[in-house]
Amino acid sequence: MRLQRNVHRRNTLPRRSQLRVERLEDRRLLAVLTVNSTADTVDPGDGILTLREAILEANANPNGATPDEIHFNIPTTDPGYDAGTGAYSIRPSSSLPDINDPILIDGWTQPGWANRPIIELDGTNVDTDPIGIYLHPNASDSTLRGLVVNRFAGYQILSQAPRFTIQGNYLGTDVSGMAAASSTAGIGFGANTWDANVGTIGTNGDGIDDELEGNLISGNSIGVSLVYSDDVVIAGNLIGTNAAGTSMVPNRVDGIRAWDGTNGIRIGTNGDGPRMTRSEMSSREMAPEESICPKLPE
Ligand SMILES: [Ca+2]
Ligand SMILES: [Ca+2]
Ligand SMILES: [Ca+2]
Repeated sequence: MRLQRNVHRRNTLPRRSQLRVERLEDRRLLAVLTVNSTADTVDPGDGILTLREAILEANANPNGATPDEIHFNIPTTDPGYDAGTGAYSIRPSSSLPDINDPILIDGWTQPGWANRPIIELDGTNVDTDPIGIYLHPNASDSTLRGLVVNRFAGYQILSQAPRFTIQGNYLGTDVSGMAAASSTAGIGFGANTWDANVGTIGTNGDGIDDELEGNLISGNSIGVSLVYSDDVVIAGNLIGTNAAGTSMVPNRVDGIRAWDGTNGIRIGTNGDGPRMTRSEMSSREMAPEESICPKLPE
C-alpha cells in the first residue's frame, strides 16, 4: 500500500514543474561521476563514490538538457564482485534518490563489459517504495543504459521524464539473462512510464550500437507498462525470453501493456533499418502467450 501511495504522490506532481524555465545561471559543465564501489554509503570523505552519492551529486548540479554522466569503474576486489558471473552487484538498503536532473547512467563503461550488462542493481533489501531507478519529470532527456535491475517489488525502472531512453538493460532477470529475478510480491513491473511523453525503450535504429541497445525485459509481472505516455518507441528488445532468445522467461501478466490515455506507441521498427526485428520476434514468436493491449477500456 505504501508503494501505491508514494507512486500516487509522484504521479500528482504539478505539471508546472515540466514547464520550468531554465535559468541560464544554473548551467554548468556536465559532470562525469565514476562510481568505484558497490557500497551504498554516503560519505564524501572516504575516497569512494557510490551510486547513491553519484546520483545525489548529479542532482545537485543543474545542467540544463545536457545530462551529467554516471560511469562505472569498480575493481574486482570489491565485495560486490562475483567472479563467477563477472557482475558487480549493488544492493541498496533503501531506494536510491529520485533522479531530478538530466542524467546518463552508463553501465557500458564498466571495465569487463562485453555486450551484456554487468552492473546489477538488486532490490532485495528495499522494502519501502521499491523502485530501482526513478526519473522525476525534471530529469528529461535522460538515458539509462547497460544495467541489470531486478528484485524490486515495485518497478525496476519508473520514468515520469520526457524524452527518456532505456537501452541495453536486463530488467527482471538475473545477470545471466537466462532466469527470472523479479519479485513476486508487489507489482513487479519492468519498465513503467507515467505521463512521460516521447521515449525509446530499446534501439533508436540509427545504425550505431543498435543491437546492443535492445533491452531484455523478462520475468516481471508486466514487462513494459505505458500510462499516459505518448509517442514511445519499443524496438529491438527481447521481451519474455531469455537473453539468447531461445526459450521463454515470461512476464507473468503481459509483455507490453499500453494503458488508457496512451497514444502513438510504436512496437518494432518502421522497417527502414537493416534489422531490429527482435521485438516482433519476441512478442509474436518467442512468447506467444504474452499479450499486447493497445488500449484498455476505462
Ligand atoms: Ca563516498
Ligand atoms: Ca545534474
Ligand atoms: Ca543506435
